[in-house]
Amino acid sequence: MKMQPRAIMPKLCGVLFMLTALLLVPRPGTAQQITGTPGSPDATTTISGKQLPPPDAKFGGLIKEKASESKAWWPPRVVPPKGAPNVLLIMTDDCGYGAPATFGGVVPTPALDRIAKAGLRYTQFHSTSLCSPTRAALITGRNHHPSGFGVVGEAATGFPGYDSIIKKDCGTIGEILKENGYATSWFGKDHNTPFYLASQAGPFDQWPNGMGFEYFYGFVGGDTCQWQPNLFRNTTAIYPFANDPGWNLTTAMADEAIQYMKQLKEIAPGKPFFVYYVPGGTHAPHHPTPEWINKISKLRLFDGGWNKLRETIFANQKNLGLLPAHAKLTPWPKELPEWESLSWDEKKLFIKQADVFGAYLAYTDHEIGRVIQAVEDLGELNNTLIIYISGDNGCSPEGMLHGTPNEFTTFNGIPVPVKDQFLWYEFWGSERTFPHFAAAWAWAFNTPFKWVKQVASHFGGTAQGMCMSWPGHIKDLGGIRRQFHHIIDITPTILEATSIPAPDTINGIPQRAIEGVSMVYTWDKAGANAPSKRTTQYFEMLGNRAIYHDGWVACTTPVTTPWELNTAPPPDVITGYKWELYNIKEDPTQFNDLAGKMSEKLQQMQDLFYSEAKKYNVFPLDNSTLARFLTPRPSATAGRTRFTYSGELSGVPASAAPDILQKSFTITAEIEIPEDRAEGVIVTHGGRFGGYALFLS
Ligand SMILES: [Ca+2]
Repeated sequence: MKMQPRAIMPKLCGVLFMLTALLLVPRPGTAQQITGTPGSPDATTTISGKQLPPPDAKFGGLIKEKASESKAWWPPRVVPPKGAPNVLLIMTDDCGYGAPATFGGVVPTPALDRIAKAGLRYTQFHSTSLCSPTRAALITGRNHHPSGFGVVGEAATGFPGYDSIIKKDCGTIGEILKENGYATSWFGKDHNTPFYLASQAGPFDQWPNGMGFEYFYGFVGGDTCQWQPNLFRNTTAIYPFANDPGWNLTTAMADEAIQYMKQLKEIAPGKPFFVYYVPGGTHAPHHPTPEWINKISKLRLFDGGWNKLRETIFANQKNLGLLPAHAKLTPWPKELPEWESLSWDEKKLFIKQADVFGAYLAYTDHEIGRVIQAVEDLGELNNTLIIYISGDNGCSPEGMLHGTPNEFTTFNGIPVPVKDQFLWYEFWGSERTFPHFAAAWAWAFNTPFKWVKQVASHFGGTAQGMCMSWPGHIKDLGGIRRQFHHIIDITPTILEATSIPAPDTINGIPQRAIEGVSMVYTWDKAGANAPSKRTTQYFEMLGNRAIYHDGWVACTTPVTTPWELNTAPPPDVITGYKWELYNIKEDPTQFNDLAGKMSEKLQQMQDLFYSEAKKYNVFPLDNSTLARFLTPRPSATAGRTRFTYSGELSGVPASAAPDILQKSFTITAEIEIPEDRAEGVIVTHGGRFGGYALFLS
């Protein structure tokens, strides 16, 4: 029953007044909403949301010595503001701007198309250029350095901007929505648990469950095998794929998310969900099903090679109206081979690599489409804000020049010759491979831009396709939006859509102001040409850096190519870089470098970068790569040289296991051998694609 304050019986007025005054101070402009009779089991309320979690409701009943003479009073259930939608926040991995068909690519992405048609397509939306940093910025609404992820967790160093600890003053959108009455969940990749805290010994405060997501089904780390993943349900390792050949995480996580939403809406139909859906695709390993490899291979999308692919994508982007007619395609880099210079067998292998990547992208989008369809089947589509971000950074060059059947070769700096890769040709994408394509494909899939994943200075690293829909609220259906925006702008967009404020405190800890700006102003037709509310944005990753301000970008020129593992000492991180300058209002692809002609403008932009860098914990700048990955970090193994295990123990991550790299070690095993014989593994760490085992035969 709905009740306005004036309709409540006089004796309840005092109770209501106390509630309003002591517990539930309405925020300015948004009245507190109460349903049911306060104190009764069906009563609900919204909260001010400024203090999370909200303080307990003050008891409004009566307590005498005997229950029979007392009056019970239940605290009201906290619910989100009326009209607050379900939120489905989707982001794929390592997917460049020009990969999906929705943004001019050749790989079919009907689920992304569906959101574009039912809502809006954003052409100037940016990530941080690397996985965990983008993800931290996405869920906190703060830049990646203030939230502790200036770099991926595996390369964390002991500085506040880089220690891979999401700061307690940067509470997540999961935490905020949960405390305001949402059911919150996270499916897929979690790359925001510090690498050194990812074991069963915890602590778990920086696992999804500890960051406001009530349910987690996914993997911890940068990537995982989709056939036999490092999989968790909440904080417990699970192995649903054991003895189930053909099981694939991309499908399984869609099934899980669908079941989760269905069960929620059957148990508590009025409770909105926040589903954060982040599949492993299309990060390596590229692991689509054989059916998808067949389907995409038959389309022969990549037979013309990477130079031709760029021209096709670029033409599509103009036809779709994503780029103005005068936009220019940036030149092919001299560091990557022209397609026509390749041998027949190189072409054959590289086409296979791209077919499997394309299949993985199409498969990932297809499974996302099932999740979206489930929202419609539940009757919830009109009540759901769907945000689908295509990639957390540009396509990845981490397959080196020739690609690899096993991504770990890259991290060890070992190129795999083309003729050796043919041993895996027939199995590319299967559980026998952990594959990645050649770097030139990454550059092509990031059309029309220059550079690739890791490179924060250029749009090839940071430009992402992004679409949003919410029927009845986003009205310019199928529209295109060109305002410059950044991943930190998603959390404030969700907050405005749900009418939930950013909290002043979470668990008593004052919160850092949210650094993103809401994009809701772009939603109606009048918003099509509204000036961008994001006027300045810094970018920094591994020493590559840029500053956007009012239609201009100043950026450093990368000093190394990210597809080669460079062991040479990097140049001075401040003085060792050239800068470029672009007017992206005139030149959206960063084609025409104006640095030589406009040195004063460049200087202003550089000064702005350094003042923003100071504001956002970007210092100390660090352009080291390999050395950074090997930095000692706090962990349960730090300082220990002796490890004892007995019986069965599985699922111990590398960060919590004995570190045997670059040192001598001894393994002593006490085993009981039955009278007849014994055979098997005593200890093993790693798996098919790397690691070690002590085996008794
Ligand atoms: Ca990524």
